[in-house]
Amino acid sequence: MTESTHARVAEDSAEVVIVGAGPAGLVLANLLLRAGVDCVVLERSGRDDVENRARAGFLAPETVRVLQRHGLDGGLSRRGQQHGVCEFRTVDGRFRLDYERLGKGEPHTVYPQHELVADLLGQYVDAGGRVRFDTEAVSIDDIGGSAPTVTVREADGRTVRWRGRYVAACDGRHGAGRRALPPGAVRRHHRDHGVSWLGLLAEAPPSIDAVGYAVHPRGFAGHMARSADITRYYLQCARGTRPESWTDKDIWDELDLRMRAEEFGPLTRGRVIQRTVIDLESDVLEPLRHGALFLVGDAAALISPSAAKGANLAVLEAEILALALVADLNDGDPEPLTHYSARALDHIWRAQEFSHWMIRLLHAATGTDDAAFQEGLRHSRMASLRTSAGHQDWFAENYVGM
Ligand code: RFL
Repeated sequence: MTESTHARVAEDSAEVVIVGAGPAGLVLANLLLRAGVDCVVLERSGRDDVENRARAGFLAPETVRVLQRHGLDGGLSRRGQQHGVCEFRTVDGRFRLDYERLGKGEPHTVYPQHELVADLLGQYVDAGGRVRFDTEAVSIDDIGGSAPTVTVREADGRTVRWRGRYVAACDGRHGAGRRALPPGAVRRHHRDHGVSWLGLLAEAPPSIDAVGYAVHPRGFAGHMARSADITRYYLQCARGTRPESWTDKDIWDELDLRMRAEEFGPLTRGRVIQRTVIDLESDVLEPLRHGALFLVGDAAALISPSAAKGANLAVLEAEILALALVADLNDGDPEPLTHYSARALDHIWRAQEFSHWMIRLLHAATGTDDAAFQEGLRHSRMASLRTSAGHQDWFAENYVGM
């Protein structure tokens, strides 16, 4: 780099530089700020966008406890709804699991992710936290040393180099954190489940007082409440489907069919306000620390939305990392940081295992030589879930557990 280039790059610093203002980055930022650790959040999008990105909605009890422990549960305590029943619809009829009352079951709290993000952001900013919107991390360097840097491009095109003691990559699977890993430093375990979903948000009240999972010869369909007048639906679709190729009428007709509305009651229709195609993929990076760089949330592991674990893992990992960073920076105890990766990975693999089990329960095996055999196993798995109290207890524990 020439001297004149150096002259144009502004420098700034924070002890912990956090990239990404999703649930992971914002829980981490709030916890660090409260402990008096100097930090900054660098976010590619604008505040409006961050606060309105509808995604997850089911918070596990452990996630709620983490947020309660740190006084970050104001909004969800006031507006979140308790939810403890799911309903499976299959060719053999339907059955309900009152998972809140089974085994070690507890209820979920239904609270839209973007509202949680808005709450976390509000609390952080009100407490004096530093955040830069419209600021994209383009590279993270010197992670092997004690002064890593994050180079960002701001909205006006200005380049700024942030220097910190640590960098937390909370910027998802396509972020700068993953790109900064030197080749060979981290293993990536990846699985493409070969299944795609059309993820939908409808301006319509929930149609069932339960999470609905429909297994149908034409493919999976799902129903999840979000609020009194917004419902998330999923429709399994062919790989490569263009979301706009489905009209609202196509969507509702197909949902009616797969959810067996004729047999079990009509779905309440409304305008479809979001359509996204999601290829069900999972990956885990191992380890989650490389020198001064830590991977958190979707940057650490991508989990398919089949069991609603992604946002929950992000919150849990952020708490583990925050406590470890505070121990290091405030108390001079680096030990907990050395355990961050292993502790987070324990949770991640547990969640991956259950998510994978759900994917195999909800979708027919395709493209394999033994598809008919797999289908027999799937049928038997569903029958066991319908009839075995032990299996139902196991399901309840894993469905809400983190
Ligand atoms: P996020 O929320 O993606 O936030 C990352 C942030 O980083 C920013 N960013 C950058 N900023 C600066 N520089 C860069 N180079 C950057 N690159 C990216 C982004 O703008 C963004 O603001 O990651 P985080 O914090 O790790 O949180 C993960 C969760 O968002 C995710 O796992 C869940 O949404 C997954 N998920 C669900 N999880 C659940 O626990 N329960 C659910 O019910 C649930 N439903 C879902 C979901 C994900 C879905 N999609 C989008 C696949 C439903 C859907 C449709």
